[in-house]
Amino acid sequence: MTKARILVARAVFPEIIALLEQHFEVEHNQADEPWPKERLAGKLAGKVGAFTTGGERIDADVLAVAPGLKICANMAVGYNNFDLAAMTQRGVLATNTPDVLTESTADFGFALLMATARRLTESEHYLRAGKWQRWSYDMFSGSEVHGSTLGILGMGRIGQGIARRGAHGFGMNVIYHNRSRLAPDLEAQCKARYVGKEELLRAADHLVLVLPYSPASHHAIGAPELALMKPAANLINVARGGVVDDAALAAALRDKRIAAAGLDVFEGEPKVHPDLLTVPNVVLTPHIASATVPTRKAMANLAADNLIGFLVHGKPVTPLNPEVLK
Ligand code: 8YV
Repeated sequence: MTKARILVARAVFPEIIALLEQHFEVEHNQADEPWPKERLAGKLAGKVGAFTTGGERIDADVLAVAPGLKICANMAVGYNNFDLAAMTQRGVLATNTPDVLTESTADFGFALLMATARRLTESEHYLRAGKWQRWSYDMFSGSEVHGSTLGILGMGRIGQGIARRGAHGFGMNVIYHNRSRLAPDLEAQCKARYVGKEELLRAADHLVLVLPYSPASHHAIGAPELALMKPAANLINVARGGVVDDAALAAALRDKRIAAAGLDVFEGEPKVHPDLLTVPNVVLTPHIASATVPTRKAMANLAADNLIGFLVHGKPVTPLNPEVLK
């Protein structure tokens, strides 16, 4: 029997390629060459499945070139690289990798909060540059974490993980804003209080963004929102580039309208707004919030299980548009 043909668009753990090869004829990209959209579309022509990451845009143009495509399995929980409506219209299943990355990503969100509040990278650069000649009473004084107010915008699984860390580990007063309010038992677990967006912006000492990107959340934090924040507040973004207006944020950091920021995601990444590179009060990381070896392996396995589950057994594990299964 001939095997179904699939594409793995980016380099991934070799054992994942080996697993997929047990079931499919696999074209892979272990050289991790950058494939512009037209090249990706050309490679998808004649394939029934695709293993993608958050970086590959799958939209109507791409789908038009690949009419045989039945599933795109994202190795990411976020799926703003998918035009889900276009995929559903063409009967293409979309899957993502929820749950397996929740706790590691929440760990990282908290690490970035701590690094930002306590000026970890700024002080390390100072030390490495040989500038540390003597101790002084106010050297790299930052913001308090324990007992402060943690504000969370976007209270999904990762937001709840960050809330639990703040409330239970650091005695923080947790407030959140979300499209919908959490069930009372979840609020109690997170010791979190629901507030309006404006109250969240005004009250948070540390504001952590964990909301998905969509046209509705584009620039959810821009100049007007930054103006409402406390001058001593810190902003942390582990959500998606585009949720923050990076130019407005760089200006706010430069003018000390807020104290500091910690950013793992950027508008138009891997490009970073040049002004963010020139302000000292920002911790910058290259979209690594889920990057632990066990978590990345779990994400890759779940994406592979979605391909095998759907194309071999007719049952995907974590479908995003299950209506196409009907
Ligand atoms: C991924 C992420 O590493 O899961 C997500 O949504 O942002 C990260 O965990 C990234 O999207 C690459 O696929």
